Amino acid sequence: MALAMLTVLLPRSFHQKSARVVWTVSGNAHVNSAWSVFCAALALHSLRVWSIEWWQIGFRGMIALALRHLIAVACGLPCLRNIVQREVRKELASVESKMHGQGDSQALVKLPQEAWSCSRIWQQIQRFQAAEASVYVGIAKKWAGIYHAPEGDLVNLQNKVWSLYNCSNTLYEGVFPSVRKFEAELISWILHMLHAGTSSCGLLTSGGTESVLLAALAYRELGHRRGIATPRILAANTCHPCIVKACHYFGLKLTKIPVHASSGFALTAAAVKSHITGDVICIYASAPSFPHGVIDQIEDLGQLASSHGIGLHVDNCLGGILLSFLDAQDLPTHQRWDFRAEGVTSISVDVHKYGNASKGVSVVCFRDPELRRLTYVPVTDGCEGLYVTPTMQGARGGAIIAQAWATMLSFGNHGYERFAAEIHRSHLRCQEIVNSIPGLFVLCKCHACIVPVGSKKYDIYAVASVLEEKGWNLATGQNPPYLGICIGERHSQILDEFEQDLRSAIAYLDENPGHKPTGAAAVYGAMSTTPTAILEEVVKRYVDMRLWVKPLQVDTDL
Ligand SMILES: *Cc1c(COP(=O)(O)O)cnc(C)c1O
Ligand SMILES: *[C@@H]1O[C@H](CO)[C@@H](O)[C@H](O)[C@H]1NC(C)=O
Ligand SMILES: *[C@H]1O[C@H](CO)[C@@H](O)[C@H](O)[C@H]1NC(C)=O
Repeated sequence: MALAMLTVLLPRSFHQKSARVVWTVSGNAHVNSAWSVFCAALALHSLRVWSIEWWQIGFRGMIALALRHLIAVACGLPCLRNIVQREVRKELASVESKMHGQGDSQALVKLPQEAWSCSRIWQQIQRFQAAEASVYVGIAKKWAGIYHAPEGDLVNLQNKVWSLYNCSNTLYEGVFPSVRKFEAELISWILHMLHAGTSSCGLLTSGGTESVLLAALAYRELGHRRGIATPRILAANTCHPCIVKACHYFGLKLTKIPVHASSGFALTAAAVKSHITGDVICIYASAPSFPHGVIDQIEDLGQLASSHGIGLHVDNCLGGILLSFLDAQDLPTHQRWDFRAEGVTSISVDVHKYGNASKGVSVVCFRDPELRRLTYVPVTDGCEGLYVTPTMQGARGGAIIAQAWATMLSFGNHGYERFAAEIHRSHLRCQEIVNSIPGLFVLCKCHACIVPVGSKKYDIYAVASVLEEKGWNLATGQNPPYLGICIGERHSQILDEFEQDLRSAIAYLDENPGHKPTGAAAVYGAMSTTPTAILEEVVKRYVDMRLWVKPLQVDTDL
């Protein structure tokens, strides 16, 4: 503005002179040279982008990427498309029949015109839930991501709190001041647990995914402020898929660095160092990782990050609360991973895993309040006046927050210490069981909650599949193939039965060495040999299938 005024005030002779300069610059020769300078700059820029990409994934990575694109293009060709579709349908046929069978005889495709009576609704709900009830009671073989035992006084309290707050809305903190207080206090408790300094802060979110999304958003904004058009995050290939989602949503680049058995499947500073290019804004590490229960070497990574002036996010979603209270008892032998480690700039902690709260509560913590502020989106030009919410969500129910607050209070620090010690005992016992079975071994030194089982002798997916037939549902994964056991609070009571079933599964495989995996384990087994383009198609169709209301006896295919 001031500049514009200044030019207006300048004498006319100046304007004439500058007009002449512009005129001569835009003369032919000059246009050409300006154009070539522009082209050269553009070429240099793309060269830089390409060389960074090349540097990040290496020669073999480039070849693999090119091959993947080629296969994807080939799969789209009319002649191949039908074959691909057939393969995809074949892969999904058993999943579909398991999910939908012939169809649902009670499917409600449209909302009924007339209201149902409350007693009828309640009856129906009870009938549907009865089929799932075994998850909650007795010997639960289903590791359905339930980390606590949903029974007793705590659950009664949780239910009461829930119904009390069923109508609350965090948008109106003036109307529901108690919910605002609960939210702020929950964040403060988690910050203390992580040994954060007094200026540190956090956000209460709907889950680990949202926590990681918000952290990624903060780093993207930081990157933009530093003039990086497409900032990059470096992570181990053991990272949780939510960071892939975050990078996709927010237009960030992600480099996955493979972890190796030689480093105990932990991400090390040595592995990360060579990947730090000018566009890297943050390192993403896990404490512990979901596949292996391994804590990355976070003190080393923190030093590396701070020496390069970039961020370090610690994904403590899985081990949240559990790990802090294990540390407090000097049980484990790993590097520090919370705010005591220099260079850690943010941490995500799920309260709805080992915190025993119902699903829908997580906290993302920032060492520096400026980082948190980068996630805020204040809207000041709307017709509704000023609008801002702390997270990605707009209206939120307060019930889940009040319930998490009550749950954490019902434990207190000592309660969580005892809880962590019990999980730790089950974790050690489970490892003993696995190592006592010839042919099976624990893949690496797992620091907390997960026991990854590998085998040189057996197809581990076949082991998982036989266990699946016995009613256990276990996680499986690849690179290298493993079967993962996630230890929850109730597992102290079911480990004996697990041992029996594991031994008999192995005995069965000894007698039937050719046994082919079926069910979910088979799908995982097939992954390593199926092209990515087909896998992606299968996974997308799977989501479609999940969201499908299939009434009984329809012939149309999905
Ligand atoms: C569960 C988990 C997440 C994501 O949390 P959600 O609550 O499922 O959204 C992220 N990272 C790790 C390591 C996890 O185990
Ligand atoms: C839901 O909340 C409202 C408002 O607090 C309350 O009147 C009602 O009793 C609650 N419902 C239940 C089931 O408790
Ligand atoms: C969580 O763990 C405690 C202690 O092991 C257990 O008694 C309790 O039932 C669990 N929590 C919930 C929500 O039930």
